[in-house]
Amino acid sequence: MPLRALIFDVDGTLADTERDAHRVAFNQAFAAAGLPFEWDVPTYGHYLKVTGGKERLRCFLNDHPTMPQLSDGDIARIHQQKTAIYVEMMQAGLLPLRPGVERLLNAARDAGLPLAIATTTTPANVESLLKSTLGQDGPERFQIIGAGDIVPHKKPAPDIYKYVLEQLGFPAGDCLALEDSNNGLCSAVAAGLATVITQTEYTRNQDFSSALRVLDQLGEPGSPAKVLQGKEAGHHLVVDIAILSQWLTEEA
Ligand code: XBP
Ligand code: MG
Repeated sequence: MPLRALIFDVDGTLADTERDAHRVAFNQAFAAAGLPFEWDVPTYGHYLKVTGGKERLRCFLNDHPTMPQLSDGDIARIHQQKTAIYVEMMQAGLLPLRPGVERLLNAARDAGLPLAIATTTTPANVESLLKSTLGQDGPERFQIIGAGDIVPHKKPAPDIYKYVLEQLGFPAGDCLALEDSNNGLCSAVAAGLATVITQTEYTRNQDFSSALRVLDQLGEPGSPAKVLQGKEAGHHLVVDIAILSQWLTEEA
């Protein structure tokens, strides 16, 4: 079965954005709003179980009834402020892409393999990350960018992947998803997609048993990735289009 498109998650997959960018932007927005809490690294890791920044803040407040309880409008305003801070961070060039990501994106472009994005994060965040890491035309490298509130239910629901597949016009079995988290994996698998995981510090202990392969990263020549789960477990390799096509074919 030919590989017809790669669908990338953003946060944790394209770049390690959560701990040092999203979390920091949330805390700055909380401080600007005069809120008496901030999210340390473990606390933020715990609340990553909830996808979507507004939903994450609502869940945190539900768990902490002694904190100021905010209306949906307050949460939306604070989240807007957080997005503005995050975009500024990206524009300052704070975060690189993960190892192997740009190489794989370039290889896909050279091979004429369509690329897409399926993420729960806000569209402005995706755009600023892609522009700061790939240049002004970074977003145009992706045929479809499915992001944020465009679908009613965020990951782990399959909505965003189904939306992107529909826009691409390819059957799920001809495409591969690249993810970093259990929520993302559940979403992609429920949409019928074989999924390759590159785990992060935050997601390394999550359940990836339904993934096609699990790796520590995509790898670069001279600095290969380690396969953590799947047929080549324990081996080192550089993830390229040929390997991804082979994995998808074997899966079929
Ligand atoms: C990441 C998320 C997002 C970000 C924050 O999902 O869950 O909510 O943490 O972004 P994915 P927003 O890995 O699927 O991209 O604050 O814009 O929601
Ligand atoms: Mg992710």
